[in-house]
Amino acid sequence: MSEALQRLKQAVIEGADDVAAEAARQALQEGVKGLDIVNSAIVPGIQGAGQLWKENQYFLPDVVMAAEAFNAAMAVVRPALGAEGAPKTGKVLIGTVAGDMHNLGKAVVIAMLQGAGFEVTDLGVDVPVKTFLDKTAELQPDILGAGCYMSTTMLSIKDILAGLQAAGLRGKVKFMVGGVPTSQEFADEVGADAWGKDALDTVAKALKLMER
Ligand code: B12
Repeated sequence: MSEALQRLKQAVIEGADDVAAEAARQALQEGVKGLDIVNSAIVPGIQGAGQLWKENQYFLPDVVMAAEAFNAAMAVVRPALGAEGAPKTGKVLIGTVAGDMHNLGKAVVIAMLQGAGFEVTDLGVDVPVKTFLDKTAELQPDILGAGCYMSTTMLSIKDILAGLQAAGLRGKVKFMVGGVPTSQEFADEVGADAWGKDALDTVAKALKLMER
């Protein structure tokens, strides 16, 4: 791994946002592709912080700082993920489920979907089931995505799907789910149309759903 990428990963772990942004800029200047910067340094950086937290070497504020450095680096790399002028592929509505404030994974997914030409509306974090339903009715997206990052917030996914069914919207929108505690088995169990393992997988599956 190049010096810039190593420095970037370490800066995210340590929550040094200025260093993270500068190292991301350097990596781009050296010709490293945006997606490679995300996958080889930015995401491993936040995972490294998460690991230190798990080992009780980090406290929550340390992880918050790592998240800020993650965002600073993503802000630099994001334009390099987007294919300027790509033909519009479809409309995606996405949000993090109620009770859940995690949004870094969703941010990567959104950047990659936009890069693939999707028009994405982000509902943010801690989104009530009713908002998912109301916005689906209003915006009529091709795909509705729900991110869920804690085992305690997974039940919301079932509520969203039941709500879509009750509102007569289930047949009109494809539903994708993703986030740490989710899996293909979970997606099958709740009746989602697809599960996104990571951002690349999400884009590939979203494109497939658009073919149907
Ligand atoms: C960073 C982090 C935080 C940050 C979040 C900052 C932010 N703005 O998002 C902060 C410090 C704020 C935080 C807070 C908390 N956290 Co936290 N956090 C993490 C950590 C370390 C990393 C998550 C992350 O960003 N990963 C990096 C991204 C890129 O990966 P990702 O989320 O998996 O996303 C990828 C895929 O899942 C997929 N994807 C993501 N979203 C979507 C959406 C769709 C639709 C699709 C298709 C695909 C998809 O593509 C992404 C890109 O490849 C994880 C540990 C871990 N290993 O995951 C814990 C973790 C998720 N947190 C946890 C906990 C417990 C909490 C707190 C409750 C802690 C507390 N005591 O307050 C609070 C939650 C508050 C709340 N109500 O939400 C637990 C959850 C455990 C559980 N119950 O399941 C974890 C697993 C840590 C642990 N091992 O205990 N956290």
